[in-house]
Amino acid sequence: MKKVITYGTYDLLHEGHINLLRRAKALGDYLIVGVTSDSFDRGRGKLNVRNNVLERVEAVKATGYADEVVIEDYLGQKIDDIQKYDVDIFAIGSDWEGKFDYLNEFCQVVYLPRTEGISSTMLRAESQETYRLGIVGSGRIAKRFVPETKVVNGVEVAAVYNPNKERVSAFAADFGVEAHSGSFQDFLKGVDAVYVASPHLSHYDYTKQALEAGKHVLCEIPFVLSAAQAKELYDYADAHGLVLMEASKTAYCPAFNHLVTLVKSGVIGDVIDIKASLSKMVEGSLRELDASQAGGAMNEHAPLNLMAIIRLLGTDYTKVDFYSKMENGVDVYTKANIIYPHATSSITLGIGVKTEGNLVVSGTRGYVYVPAPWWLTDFFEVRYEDQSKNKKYFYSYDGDGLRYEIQEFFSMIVNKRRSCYKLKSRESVAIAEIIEKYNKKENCVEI
Ligand code: C2G
Repeated sequence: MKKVITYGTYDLLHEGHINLLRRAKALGDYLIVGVTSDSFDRGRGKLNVRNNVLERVEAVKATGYADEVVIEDYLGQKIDDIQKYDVDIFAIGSDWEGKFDYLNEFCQVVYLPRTEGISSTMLRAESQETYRLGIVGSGRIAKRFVPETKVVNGVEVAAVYNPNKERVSAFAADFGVEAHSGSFQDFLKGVDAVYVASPHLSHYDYTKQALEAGKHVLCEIPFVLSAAQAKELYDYADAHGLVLMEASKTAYCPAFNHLVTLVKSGVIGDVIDIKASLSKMVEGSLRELDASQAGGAMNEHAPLNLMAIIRLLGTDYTKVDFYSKMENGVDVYTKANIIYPHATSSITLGIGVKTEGNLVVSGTRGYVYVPAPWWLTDFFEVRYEDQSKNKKYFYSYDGDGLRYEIQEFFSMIVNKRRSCYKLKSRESVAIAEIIEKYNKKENCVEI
């Protein structure tokens, strides 16, 4: 019996896929089809897959060509499968010509003619409206954001707003978008959704105006510096059917989410302590060092670090205290302890003090270690007293990692989901609340 194997995502199964499966089947007597898992696709940069793995498997089965379906879950699996199933021929479409020649060592490799004029990408584009996104602010983060939108389907950066005419024009010319420096309302008229990436103290006003104009909002961190403002904005968005999301990039990345689900499944027992740290040395006349622009380590770095703690330990903390080293009115270093009824946690943040920048989640059975820079999570290890039980998890953190939040934001808009489990609005409000306590200098000691 001649066995053939082929692989694919088979998203929005179409004629091209069906032709390919028919041709592959005709090469032998028995066809095995490997369908990519959702996490494998995310890992190889396919962020826009519409059908989940179960739907895709069902669609492949319904063609009637597959004698067996397997799930492709890791790089290198093709070599394992070919040997495990004693495969004679590996077949794949001609768009992959030459890419799988390395499999010739294990079986015959056949590139089958690809059906021209049809692809999942095309079908996705046709079935999806394109949303026009406007960016408020044209600084460092906004510049990193634009290229990241290119890998997410259905979004087009259409306009940028900054009251500073010179800066906004330069940004618009660099990225080929419309520049607005005058009326904010005029800018809003031309877009469906807004990404707020302006200085901290302007987040509340811009977000509020955008929501009031009926626009969905993705707002950079720190979202706002008061719990009442955060709650007001989320309530408004909720009441008006709009998506409002805090751009806490790590919250949406695959590795960090897997860490959270593992910890919540009890792999390290009960969580008793979390230590999160982040330092980025800042010099010169940057916003981070300017007290009048809400600079300082806490406003800058607390959002991501508190996000990790609050997602793992919840919003019901009982006590918070802070220790800061101040320079020219801003904290260049802050350590905060966030205490829960049955757990402790701390964040160590610096813009003028260097720390390692790792994350350690300690439990009654083991701990999770994420090396620096933990907030760009692509690897973590679950460790135990008995080191032979340790397990390492590897992921990719693609590009600047903003694509994950962009994808989540547009997926919420398209699917009319108003609540995001990766960072709930009440978790985001709790983050704002702790930062507010700090800015009011509650339980704060200068060192
Ligand atoms: N295909 C085709 N004609 C098209 C579109 C796709 O013949 N118009 C073929 C592809 O060449 C591939 C199969 O259909 O052999 C599945 O395509 P995708 O779902 O796009 O999967 P792909 O991302 O190519 O993954 O490990 C996965 C493999 O690397 C293939």
